[in-house]
Amino acid sequence: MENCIFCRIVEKEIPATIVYEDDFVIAFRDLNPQAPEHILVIPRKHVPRIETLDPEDALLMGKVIVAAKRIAEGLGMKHGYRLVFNNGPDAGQEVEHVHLHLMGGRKFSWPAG
Ligand code: DGP
Repeated sequence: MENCIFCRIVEKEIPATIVYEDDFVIAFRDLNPQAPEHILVIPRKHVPRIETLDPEDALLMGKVIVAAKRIAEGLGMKHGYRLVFNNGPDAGQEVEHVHLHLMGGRKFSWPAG
């Protein structure tokens, strides 16, 4: 998708600190980290929001979550981490390409703000 910043990261048209990639998923450090470790895990395929996922994207999104697990292990997040999908304006979604926030290295409160 031409105007999508995350698609441009997928295409390596703009730089990002990539920590993981495979045929389906790419993960890179968030530009505006909210924790000592803050990674965005995204499908290479452009999907704007959770509600625009197709049923056949279920396996793809499973790969996103499993990639997050592997990255968390690699970064030594032994005491836990937070996984977040901000979806839509009320949730503060800024980038319309589905992304999973993986955050660790500090304690998180609940409920989230
Ligand atoms: P959200 O609010 O859930 O849509 O989160 C979008 C996140 O994306 C936000 O934490 C900042 C990050 N972000 C936005 N633009 C860029 C970029 O060009 N590069 C990187 N690495 N992160 C970005």
